[in-house]
Amino acid sequence: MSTDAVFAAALDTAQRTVTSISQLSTSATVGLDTAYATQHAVIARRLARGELRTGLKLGFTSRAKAQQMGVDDVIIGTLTDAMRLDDGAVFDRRSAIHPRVEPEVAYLLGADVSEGMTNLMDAVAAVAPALEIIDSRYRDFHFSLGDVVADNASAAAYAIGPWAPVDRAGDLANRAVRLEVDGRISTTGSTAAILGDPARAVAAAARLAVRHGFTLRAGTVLLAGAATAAVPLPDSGVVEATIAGLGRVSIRVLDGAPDPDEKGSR
Ligand code: 0L1
Ligand code: MG
Repeated sequence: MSTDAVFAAALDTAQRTVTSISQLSTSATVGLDTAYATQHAVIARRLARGELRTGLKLGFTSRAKAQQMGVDDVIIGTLTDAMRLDDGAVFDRRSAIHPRVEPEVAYLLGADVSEGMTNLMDAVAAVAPALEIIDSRYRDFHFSLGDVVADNASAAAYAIGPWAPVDRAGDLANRAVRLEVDGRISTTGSTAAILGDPARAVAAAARLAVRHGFTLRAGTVLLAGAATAAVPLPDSGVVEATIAGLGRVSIRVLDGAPDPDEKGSR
C-alpha cells in the first residue's frame, strides 16, 4: 500500500471507531502533497461506502488561528452528506472524539467556478449562517499542518441555516457573530475574522482547488471558516449561531443515540 493509503486507513478507522490516534508526523514527514493525497484517499473510502460529496470547507482562515499554528495559508477539506445535519437536528456527542464547534458563514455555488472567471462571487447563489463541528482524529487535538490536512481539516459535521440570496444578504464583511449554548453566550466575534471578509473565501477555495485537486461545482456548499475560536461542544444542549442581519442556525447535542425518527440527525 502507498503511504497515503496507509495514513488514510488509520484516519478512517479513527473516525469510524471514535478513537484518537498519534500524529502521522511523529513517524513520517507529511508534506502538503502527501497530506492532500491522504485526504483524498480518506474521502474515497467514505464515497466507497455510499457517501456523497456535498461541499468544501476552509480552515485557518483567521489570522489568529493561523499564527497560533505557525502557518501562513488556509487549508481546504471535503464535506459529505454523512456530515450534514439539518438546522435544529440532533448531533450524538458520542459519535465524535473531542468535538469543538465554530460559527461560520456558508456559501452555496449556483454555477461552476472556472479558472477564467474574473469575479468569483458571480458563481455564488446564496449565503447562510452555519455551524461546523470539528473533531481532530489526533490525540489531544495536537497536529502539524500536514497532519490536519490529511485529517480532512478536522471536518466532522455541519449545519446550515436558512439560505439568503447573495444579492439580498448585503455586505458580510463585518457582521456580529454570536455562539450560544442553551441561550447563554458562549463566544462572540465578527465575520471580519474570516479572511478579513468571508467573501474572500471563494477565491481562496478556487486557488487551493486548482493546486490540490478539488472542484468547485454548482451545488457545492463552501464553509468559509470560523468567525470565532472553536468552542468545546457540550455533552448536551442546544448550540446556536447567529450572524447579524443574516440569521441563525442551531443543533441539539445529545449524549446518546438520537431518536431514529428524528430527521437529519446523526
Ligand atoms: O475548520 C477549521 O477551522 C478547523 C481547521 C483545522 C484546525 C483545527 O482542527 O482546529
Ligand atoms: Mg471550520
